[in-house]
Amino acid sequence: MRLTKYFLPVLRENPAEAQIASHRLMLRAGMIRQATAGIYSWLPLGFKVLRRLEQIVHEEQQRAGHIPLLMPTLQSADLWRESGRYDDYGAEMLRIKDRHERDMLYGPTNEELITDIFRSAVSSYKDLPLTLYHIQWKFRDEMRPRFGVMRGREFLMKDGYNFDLTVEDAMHAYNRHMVSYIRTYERMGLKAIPMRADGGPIGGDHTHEFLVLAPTGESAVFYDRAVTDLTLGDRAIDFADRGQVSEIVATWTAPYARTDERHDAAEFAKVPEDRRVEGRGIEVGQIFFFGTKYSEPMKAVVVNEAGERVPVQMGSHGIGVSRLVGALIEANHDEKGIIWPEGVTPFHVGIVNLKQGDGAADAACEALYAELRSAGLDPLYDDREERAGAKFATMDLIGLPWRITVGPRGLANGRVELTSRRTGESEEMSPGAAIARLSDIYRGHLDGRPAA
Ligand code: 5CA
Repeated sequence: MRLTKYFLPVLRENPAEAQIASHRLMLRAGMIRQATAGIYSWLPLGFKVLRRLEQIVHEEQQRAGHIPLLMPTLQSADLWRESGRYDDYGAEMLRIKDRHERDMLYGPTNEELITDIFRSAVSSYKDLPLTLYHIQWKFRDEMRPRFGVMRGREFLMKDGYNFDLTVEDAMHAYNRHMVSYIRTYERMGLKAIPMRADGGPIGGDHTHEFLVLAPTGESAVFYDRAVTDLTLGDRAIDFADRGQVSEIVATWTAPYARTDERHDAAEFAKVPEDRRVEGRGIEVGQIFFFGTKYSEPMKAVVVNEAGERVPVQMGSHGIGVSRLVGALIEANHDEKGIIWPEGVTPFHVGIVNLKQGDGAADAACEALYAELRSAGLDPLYDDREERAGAKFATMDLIGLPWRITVGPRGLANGRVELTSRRTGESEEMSPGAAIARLSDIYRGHLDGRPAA
């Protein structure tokens, strides 16, 4: 992409309404624009990051054996009357009447709708286990939408639902989700810690939230510092292997880590004092096991091996995809702007032409641009007639992890400059060496990404 052809409405001033860094930077970098309270348009740069996160979520869900589908945003109230949640959900649910005076709602979550799909098609244990998921917009009429996309009213969620014959099978589904979520967040360059939490309106006692530690987080959390040292890395995981999956879960859930609703001072006191941390976190996901809470009232039953009709064991599992964009920025920024981790960056590298209009500089930038693209990378070329300082400020604000600076002086020696956004360190090298270095850096982050 060339910047003169793109739509990147950056703001010079700090928007007054933004209280935290991610909200401020998303507005300033031209990623989002508020449509109305808690509802945002995703401008091209923000949309690119959102799509990239969706892609990672899809890849990791399918790696775990879960199957994508797409359910609508609008649902009929009748299904929610069957589960009893139409009345229970309260003011957070946006209720709508259609022209025939039928009660509709904008889905805040999809347990009822997916259970209805399941019961209409599955009646035998032979079709289990089954986990279906989608990535779809949700609406919750939050009392206090704030912090931009972090607590929106309309937000994008990945929600998955497992259907199993036995509690043990459903616990394996729960564990599979926990491991796949840890891997998903790691691929995004985030550390999210599973913590024992509260079931809330989804239900069930067996639930973990995933929290990104950040002082601006809305949740108070208590944890053993040891949990922050754990990483999954890219070791091979066989998601069908119950032993391997439950062993990973055991490792990650052994250290004390709970949100304030589940905090137990006596248990916490057993953690060595120098490892006890009270902090704050951003909830970027939650997994639930709730057994037959929906299958029983909605009669989602299967015939088991003995020929008996039994309600299926279920759980649901959510990732806050749009909230993650904010969480990523909270965890990765400095006073100049965003610093995207390589796994999620909207463009891989920015090209800054120090002297637009100079024949040699323009030709070198065009060649670099074309070669980066043929190497499978996605560059953003700042080809504006602007001062170098303004170009650097824009690149720093939008946070591409790497910048190649091209100017007549360096070119005279066959050199360009490669700069890391995170460290600020620069190195001079030939354009070919810069391309080779970037290809190396992004190897492993490119799976599934369409070639530029
Ligand atoms: N049905 C279950 C799991 S599929 C469910 O709805 N879980 S949830 O309520 O925990 O939501 C899943 C994730 O969506 C949360 O962990 C959070 O990251 C995100 N989320 C929830 N509310 C909001 C909101 N108002 N704005 C942005 N993201 C939100």
